[in-house]
Amino acid sequence: MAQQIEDLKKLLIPNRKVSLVIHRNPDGDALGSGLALKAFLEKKGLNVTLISPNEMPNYLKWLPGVHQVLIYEAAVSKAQQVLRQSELIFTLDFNDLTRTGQNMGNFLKSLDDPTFIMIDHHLEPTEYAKFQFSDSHKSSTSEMVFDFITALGGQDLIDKDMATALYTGIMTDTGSFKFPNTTPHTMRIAADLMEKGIDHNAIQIKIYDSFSLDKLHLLGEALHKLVFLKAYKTAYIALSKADLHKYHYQKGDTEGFVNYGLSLKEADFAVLFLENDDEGVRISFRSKGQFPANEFAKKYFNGGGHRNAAGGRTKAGLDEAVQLFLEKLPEFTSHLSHANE
Ligand SMILES: [Mn+2]
Repeated sequence: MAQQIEDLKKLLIPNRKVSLVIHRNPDGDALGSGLALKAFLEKKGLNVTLISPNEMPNYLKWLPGVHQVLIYEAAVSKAQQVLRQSELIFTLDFNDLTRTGQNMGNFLKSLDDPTFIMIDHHLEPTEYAKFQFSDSHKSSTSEMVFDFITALGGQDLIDKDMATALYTGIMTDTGSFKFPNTTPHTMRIAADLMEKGIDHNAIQIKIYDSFSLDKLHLLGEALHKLVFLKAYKTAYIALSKADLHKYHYQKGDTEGFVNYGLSLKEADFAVLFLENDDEGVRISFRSKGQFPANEFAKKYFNGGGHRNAAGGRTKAGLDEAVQLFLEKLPEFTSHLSHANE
């Protein structure tokens, strides 16, 4: 770590062209870490572009600096040109280039000898980065970017906007500091960010108390459709294209829905199936305790993540995806808790 920082310091020099890449369907942590790192590197005099593979959800569009994000999907040739000219490419909040999507992932892999710098907190990183900062015990990439900036001696350069971005990332990835990934270190960073003058209550309200009526009605529909499989301590919700259409679905509207299943006292495992126009079915997995949500996601739904929070996808139809899930669920009974029996 220390040696990597020393080596990197020599590369982070004024006027150098640098790109920061975040994962497809960016969340608060991806965007928060990206915006803060961009601002820091710019203060160091570098020429920085933050690239998102696709459009960000509306609930994050208030973040300071968000309108400077280059959307790869909307400007492919420009984004490719920027990436080709970049001497360094930071990849934030993911650890496998395919997480940027098929097309962008292939393009990144095709670049001639790029210097990738990974900052990420997911398990099982793939080998593509010359500099790899990977730690699955960290709450969030935003926490790691705070530590990264600090290690480079730049903590004083963190201003209110950067602190707002980092706090948003940590807050969303920890479920407002309640998930098991929240550590004393996480809380100390949150305190440091508060001292930069952020309005933490306003951030909370912008993220969690800014729903549209359509979103609340869609949530009502989702909760009504929730199925609880007592024998497997598993709750699942499947939302079809028609359900989403009925409530004028906007990107990000189903954020957090999967957690309602897990709020059932007896539930160890909660799953949300979302039939999406362009990507088949997207699946979110959440679990309590030892239940390995990431193994389920990896084994059957082309995904992965953390033990208690994972994601996956399939090109199959919605009914097929649910069928596969129901068929494979019995394989995981040994991981269920016995606390409530
Ligand atoms: Mn994250």
